[in-house]
Amino acid sequence: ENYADNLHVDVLIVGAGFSGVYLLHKLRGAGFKVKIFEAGTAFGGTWRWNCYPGARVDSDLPVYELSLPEVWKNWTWKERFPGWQELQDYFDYCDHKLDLHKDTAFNTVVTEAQFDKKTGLWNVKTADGRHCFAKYLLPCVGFAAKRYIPDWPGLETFEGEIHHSSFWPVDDVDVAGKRAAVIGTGSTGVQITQEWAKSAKELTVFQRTPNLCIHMAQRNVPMKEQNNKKVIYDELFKKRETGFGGFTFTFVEKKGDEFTEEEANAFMETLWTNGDFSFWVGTFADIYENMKTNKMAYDFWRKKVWERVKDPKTAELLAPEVPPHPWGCKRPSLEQDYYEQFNKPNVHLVSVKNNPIVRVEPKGVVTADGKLHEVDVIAVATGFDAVTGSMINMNLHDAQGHHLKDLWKDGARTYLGLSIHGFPNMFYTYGPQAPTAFSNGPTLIEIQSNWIVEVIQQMEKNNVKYIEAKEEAQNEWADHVRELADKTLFPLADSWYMGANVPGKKREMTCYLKGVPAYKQTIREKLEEGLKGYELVKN
Ligand code: NA7
Repeated sequence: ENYADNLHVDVLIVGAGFSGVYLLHKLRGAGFKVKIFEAGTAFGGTWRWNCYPGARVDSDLPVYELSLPEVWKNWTWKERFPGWQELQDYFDYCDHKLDLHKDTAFNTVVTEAQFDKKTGLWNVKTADGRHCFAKYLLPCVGFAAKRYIPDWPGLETFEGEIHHSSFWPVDDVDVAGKRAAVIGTGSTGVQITQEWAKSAKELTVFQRTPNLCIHMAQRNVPMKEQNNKKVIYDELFKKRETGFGGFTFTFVEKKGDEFTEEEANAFMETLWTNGDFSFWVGTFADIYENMKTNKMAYDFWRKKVWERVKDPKTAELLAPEVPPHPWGCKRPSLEQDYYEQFNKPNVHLVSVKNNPIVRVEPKGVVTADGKLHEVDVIAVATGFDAVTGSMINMNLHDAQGHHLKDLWKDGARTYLGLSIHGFPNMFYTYGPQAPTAFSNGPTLIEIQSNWIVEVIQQMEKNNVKYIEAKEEAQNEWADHVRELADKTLFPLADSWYMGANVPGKKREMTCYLKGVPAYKQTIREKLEEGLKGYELVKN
């Protein structure tokens, strides 16, 4: 390979979602030569890929956007919880304002990357046979880049249309007059169901575990209202870094048993009416530590669902008397009219908990009881090899040539949820062992990205060739992440947080559970203490 013929940059970012966009802008502004490699065809990252019907964000405005005034000053949304198209428009607008595309290579899939300690450079290969040499590599691949599809026999024999939700055709699928199926009831399955129940001739929803959905309280937000609020946007963007989940609200100080029953119900009713994630991460202090408090939230939630679903058998499947898992320990979806869909004669709920899908045939889906559910279109909403899968998928090798997949076979090991021992000068965002799954994306992404920019600037100022997370520091962090989780109810749920959704994947909490403010403080302290936990090698 001819070194001179290849691309040379200071920083290579992989992925053009929120992180990639923000980091490109900040690092370019700091004077670095930066490029983004993006596998897809446009900006948006996870929002570009997940263009399935009804896709919508569960964080409300303005917390789900970048804090860059050059973007937010003249940008307004239509709805409190923006839909997919608006998010696409937002990313186009970011590109227009920040001139991102001149430093972004689309359709560029990273197939391998390895750091060379002699040269102090990353050598990154792409599917089209090109190489990029960069001092810093920033995987900004999100937590949901590797889709998970169960290995049902006969999948390829299906005669109708079938798509995984994260690989949806951009020009959508028309289900009018057709028999459609949705497999999976995670956030994605819920959103597709809401959409398709309104247009399909028949819709069958295959549910293994009910989603304990929270009321969204969607509304249109007039432009004037948004513009009036912009005087406090800077304040709001600071405030969102003080909430456990990266929102402007957070858990209250009181535990469940410090409320009378009446007070607790009134409190939950207020959260419910708010209609955002406050019912999830703005509620009782001990909801994820104390089963009694947790059950109180579950019972409140269950009553809300039962008020909306007419058929008691269906209601029991959607909101069973015995909780399928502790409340909130799997990601709840925000819903608009999900439960009402099951009152329609064309919508059928099939529980596959004790009667699993065993195969796919040319005409449809077969369950263990031998029944063939005939359909024309299938949405496979079965989720992702979440959090750890995205980076493993990139084929990263440490300096000795070990694949990240092998290094993590007994569990992920990272330092601060930002670096990995054996991978010098590599920093990732929104990935394993950070508050990833428990935080509003843009909040955590900005905290981590600002940290990365500062580290790179400090290294350049001090003439550092590379830094590498120390193995013992990494072990301590991994233990810390595990200990935090063990104090909570989260390990009791078979969730993607726990890696439990993918057969054979190591069961462990993939994310940091002490919340965004504690995380921010910890990573800042390490930086201020002279990059504690890292080995620094000078030029
Ligand atoms: P999720 O949340 O992982 O949901 C996947 C769904 O698919 C979930 O309901 C699974 O049931 C179901 N599933 C998985 N395998 C099967 C099989 N074999 N049979 C039937 N059903 C199955 O993915 P999403 O795309 O909805 O959401 C991912 C995240 O993106 C979301 O949390 C937000 O943060 C945004 P299970 O619950 O495992 O029983």
